Amino acid sequence: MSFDLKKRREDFPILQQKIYNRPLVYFDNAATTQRPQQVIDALTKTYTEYYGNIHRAAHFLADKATIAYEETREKVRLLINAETREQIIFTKGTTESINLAAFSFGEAFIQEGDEIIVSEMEHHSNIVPWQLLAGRKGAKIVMLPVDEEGRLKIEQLEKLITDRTKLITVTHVSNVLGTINPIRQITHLAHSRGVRIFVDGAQAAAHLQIDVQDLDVDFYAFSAHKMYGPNGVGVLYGKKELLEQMPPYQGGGEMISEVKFSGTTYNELPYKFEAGTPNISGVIAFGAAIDYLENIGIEKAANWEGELLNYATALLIQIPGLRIYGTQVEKSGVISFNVEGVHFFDLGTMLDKFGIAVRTGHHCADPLMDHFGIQGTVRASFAFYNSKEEIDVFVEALKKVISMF
Ligand code: C6P
Repeated sequence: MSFDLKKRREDFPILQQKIYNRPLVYFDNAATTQRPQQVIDALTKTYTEYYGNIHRAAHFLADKATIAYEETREKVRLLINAETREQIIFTKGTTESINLAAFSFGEAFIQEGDEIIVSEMEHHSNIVPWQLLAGRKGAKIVMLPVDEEGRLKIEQLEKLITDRTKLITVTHVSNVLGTINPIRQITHLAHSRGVRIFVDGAQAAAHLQIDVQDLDVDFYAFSAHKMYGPNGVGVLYGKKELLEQMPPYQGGGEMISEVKFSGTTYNELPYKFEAGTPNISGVIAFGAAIDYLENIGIEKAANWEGELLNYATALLIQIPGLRIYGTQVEKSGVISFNVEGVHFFDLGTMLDKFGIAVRTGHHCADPLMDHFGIQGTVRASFAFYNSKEEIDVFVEALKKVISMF
């Protein structure tokens, strides 16, 4: 690999510790990544040097905080190659971004009898807000199924689109299977039929170079905490002509132009969708996380994560009775598996005693669990700071745990 793994690991103070007297092996990066010192420092610096409420006051601290906050917006714009800064809306995470879009797009464009296509591999965050919308409007949710390899059955999409289809919503990368979906292909098909597309980028933004113009998506959502940034910060990107037609999601300070009891007018984009005091320090520190990630190089990081994925997969498939869910070639650094005769929860709990952090359960993807006829899995998910040595430790510990049952 062309970046210095040892040096990179040193950037992350939390990775230096021991858990139950063993070096921490952190393989729960799809749930949330850890933060480098640079991001922690940016957070501290904001609070110690220039914290004030943004866009409101005339004083020095508020001005400096506003400039830093807006600088992050520009960094996000450049990161995903959005056309304008007005299209970058800060939220508290992917979940809020999806809820915002589902509510406001729904208010503007969804009528009774309309249809929304949702893939079977979605996280609950990208199912429930659309169900709520469907319930409010009398619209219908249509499911796009996955196959046994964990691949979307794109060939069925053409038939699923009807005259009533208004939107397709799909994850860029599955948080369970690791599957990378062919977004450009889906977008092309959707747009050729006059259908809009929403993409949940929660598991993609730290691992793929996102270009919203090239992908031609109508909406794209992601969370800073899965990108080595602070929690409580997310982004919604949207096409300007859509955002302009969509009503506000929440009312409050900042999102208004003028408030009268006779009627209120709303602020321009992106502020129309940013009601109330946002996570000021979090957004500023997210800027530092973007700098950090770009300094490493998303592609370089992804290449290393791909090596880790292949290395771990090759070792895991040798374990008798172990089944991996999600075997598509186009895959990000996520491995979900079960071992015959051992409950996933027992595996996770025992691995923890070896200092190994994995996630167990349904991963907020019940429909996908139903598809495979399971209750849950063990999930190991990698970041660029993980090593092959850690995978060796994980596989050896897993073998020991299995032998105990
Ligand atoms: N998945 C996981 O362990 P928030 O919580 O709003 O930052 O992200 C929600 C979300 C939306 N879509 C996908 C594909 C996701 O993976 C997640 C979060 C974590 O898989 C926590 S459940």
